Amino acid sequence: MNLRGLELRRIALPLVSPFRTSFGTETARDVLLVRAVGEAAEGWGECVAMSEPLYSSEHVDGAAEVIRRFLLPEVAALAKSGELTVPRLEAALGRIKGHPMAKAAVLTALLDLSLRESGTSFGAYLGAVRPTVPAGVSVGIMSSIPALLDAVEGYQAQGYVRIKLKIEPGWDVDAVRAVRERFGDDLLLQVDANTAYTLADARHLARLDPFDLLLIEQPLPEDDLRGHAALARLIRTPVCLDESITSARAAADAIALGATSVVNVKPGRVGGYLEARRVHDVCAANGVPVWCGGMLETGLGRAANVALAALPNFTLPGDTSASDRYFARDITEPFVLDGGHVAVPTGPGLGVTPDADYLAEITTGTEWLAL
Ligand code: OSB
Ligand code: MG
Repeated sequence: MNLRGLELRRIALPLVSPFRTSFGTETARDVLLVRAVGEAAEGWGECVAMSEPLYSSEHVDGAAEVIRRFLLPEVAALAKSGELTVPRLEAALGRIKGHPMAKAAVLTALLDLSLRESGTSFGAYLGAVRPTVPAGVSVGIMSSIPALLDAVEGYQAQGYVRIKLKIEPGWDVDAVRAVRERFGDDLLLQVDANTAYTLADARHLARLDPFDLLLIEQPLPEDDLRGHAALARLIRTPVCLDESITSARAAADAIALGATSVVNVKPGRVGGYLEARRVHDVCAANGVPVWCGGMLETGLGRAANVALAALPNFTLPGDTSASDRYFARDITEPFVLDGGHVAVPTGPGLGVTPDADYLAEITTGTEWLAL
């Protein structure tokens, strides 16, 4: 890999509708993109950090600072000695604590560059075994139950094969009951609390048991593995961890403790696609199914997620929705829903390319980081 430098690019992309979770409301994506510029090709990495540190401790400005100040020198050192590969860079970045989303963005840009150079797709590189993946959709907290039912009806009409409802205290049992009653027992349905409860809510959360949910995602704080293990013994709904799973080792620990029986894999949360594949592998070895989470990605991040979701142990539909669920216009060729599935790109690297003119239009800042 012959790298000239990295470009940091910030874009502002409005969402088609506000997305409310237990930690806040997003109305637009403020995305940091990393463009790795080589001699003959370039690669892209999307940083999934949000504007504010409400999902995890990272945020967009902080990620940009970590990249320019601490990650770039590691990239430059390896490049200078002619030893720059993605696995070596991943190991070198290990000495910097935390900041998995910043690391993932840089590693993904370089992986995309090297795969484009060798003509290999992300799917082929990661070990994809399916040409398409089933798509679920994550439905935010709404202003009323009728508004929620309208939203779910719309997504179901488009063909989404699984619905995930965001929940929080005051928006849980009634919302789930209303959706179950309206759409029937066959609807694949799950909920995501984004850490909004405590173990003291176990009796309340057990009231979700009659609704046959696929899983409840991250009910308790991210560092409360013992609480999740205790909760899992008190409710029938399978517990699935998102925020808590920060590495393959964290996944192994959570499984060993009985804190999770399904795992949401988000590459940004674990520091990139190599570690995401290790999470997949350790879950597979333990008989724990996984699914691919999402962070409201543009087509660039989505392309890599969809490739990852095609690995064998991704046996549940992911939050890998079509582009139009998020944006009126995506920055790449859009991902579309076809029979409830999205296609895994087959071209070199991510297999999608941002539209340069549109990208320029929505860019709020660029910064060139020479090696
Ligand atoms: O917890 O899964 C989550 C979006 C932003 C931050 C956290 C989460 C989400 C989602 C949306 O649920 C998933 C998607 O990209 O469709
Ligand atoms: Mg989640």
